[in-house]
Amino acid sequence: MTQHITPELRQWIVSQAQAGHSLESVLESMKASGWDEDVATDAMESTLRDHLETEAVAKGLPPSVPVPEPALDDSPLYLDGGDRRVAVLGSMALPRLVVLGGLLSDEECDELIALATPRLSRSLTVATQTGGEEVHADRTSQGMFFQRGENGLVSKIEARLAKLLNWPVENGEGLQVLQYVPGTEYRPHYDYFDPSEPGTPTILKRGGQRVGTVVMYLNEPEKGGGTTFPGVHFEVAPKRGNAVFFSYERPHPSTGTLHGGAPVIEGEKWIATKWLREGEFL
Ligand code: PD2
Ligand code: ZN
Repeated sequence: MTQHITPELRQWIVSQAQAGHSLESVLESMKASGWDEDVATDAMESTLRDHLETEAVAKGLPPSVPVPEPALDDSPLYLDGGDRRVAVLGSMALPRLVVLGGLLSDEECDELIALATPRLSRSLTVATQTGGEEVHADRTSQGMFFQRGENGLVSKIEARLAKLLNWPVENGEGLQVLQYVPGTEYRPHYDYFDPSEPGTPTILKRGGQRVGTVVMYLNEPEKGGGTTFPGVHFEVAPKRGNAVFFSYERPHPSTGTLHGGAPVIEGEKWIATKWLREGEFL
């Protein structure tokens, strides 16, 4: 027998949550009145998600969109990256963030650095007024972009990320490699494009908003150079082969994804960044 989720049931779920009852206790009440556990869980999740989205949009926030997401439902220790097993080292709900272990092999890290070295130049940031690019004091690294699928190594890493994050290769910007020397940093920022900036509509023509970022560490500085999330006082250590993935379902600070590259104090820091768009990046 199928159980039907009525508008009255949805309203009851919302009112229970608003009254401060835990999700566990609401689930227990539903089971006690004969609801199947899976149906009740789905009903609660979809009802509360829809409710929060309605409230957010009513407050003037941009609507949420689907985002990349690894399959972490049963809390696996490892994820299938297709050609490589990748460890899950930690996961946070807000900001939505996952720390990955062994995403890249040492050889892949070395190879990316070697291929990027002769092509480095001062990193640019998006010029928010025009949608072009400019040198900015907030971003003092040196960097370069590979074309998507430019060589075998880049294709292999892109396919791995697509499999891990359940997001099409075509929605990725080209892989970027960055080098930071002592004193250089990337001051805290959001990776999405600010909808209120005049240059943003032009930027969005190439695949829509950014919805996710993967920062992959290619070497280990002696000191400094972590990826910081100042809003939650969290810092990811730049350990070779590891990565931090985070996503943002709307271009808004409510995602908690303010993040920066802390100044390198000693040694060099090399990373590869992959930015993921809503649609196909052309
Ligand atoms: O280098 C980093 O850790 C870092 C920090 C913030 C990279 C990025 N943002 C980025 O590439 O978006
Ligand atoms: Zn960033």
